[in-house]
Amino acid sequence: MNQNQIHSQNWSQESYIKAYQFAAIAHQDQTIPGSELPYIIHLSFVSMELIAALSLEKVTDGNLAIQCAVLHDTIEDTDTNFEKIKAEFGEAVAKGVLALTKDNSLAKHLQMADSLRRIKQQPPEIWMVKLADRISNLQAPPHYWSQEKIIKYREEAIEIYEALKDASPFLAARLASKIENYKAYIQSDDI
Ligand SMILES: [Mn+2]
Repeated sequence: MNQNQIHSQNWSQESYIKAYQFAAIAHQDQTIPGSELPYIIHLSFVSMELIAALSLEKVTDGNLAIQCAVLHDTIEDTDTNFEKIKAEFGEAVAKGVLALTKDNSLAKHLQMADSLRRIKQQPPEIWMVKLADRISNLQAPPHYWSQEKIIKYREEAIEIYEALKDASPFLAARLASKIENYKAYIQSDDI
């Protein structure tokens, strides 16, 4: 046994499958912005980042991490609500997903700080989902994004990194590298 296998898996494939089937139905007919690809690809990427982290870093509740990764956009982007997730997956998962949901009643420029504040009141598993979400979202931006929006998105990623990096050295390092590489999408006289 090497140092990368010092703990056993503490999440189950069944928990993942149950959440994935729920999310696939909830996000049915949605696509990745700027593409024709089904939205659940994003959920696969986010949960893949979590699974990679969980193979190296011990967390208390692996199923909480995995299920919140798969379900993290359901309240924000689908008809699903807190009560429905609570009934299917329990209160901890529902609270995690709710913390990962932007409050649209707030002005747009206040939403990220508010969400990060609520995520920080949750267990580290939820912090990890937000890190993984932004890692996955720092791929090539949609073609219709302005330079201003791209710069703002990168600054927001730095804000997420600074707020949540302590939850996972592995995901924090992944995000730091994505933030660095994202400079390629910004015209050099803008930074
Ligand atoms: Mn997301």
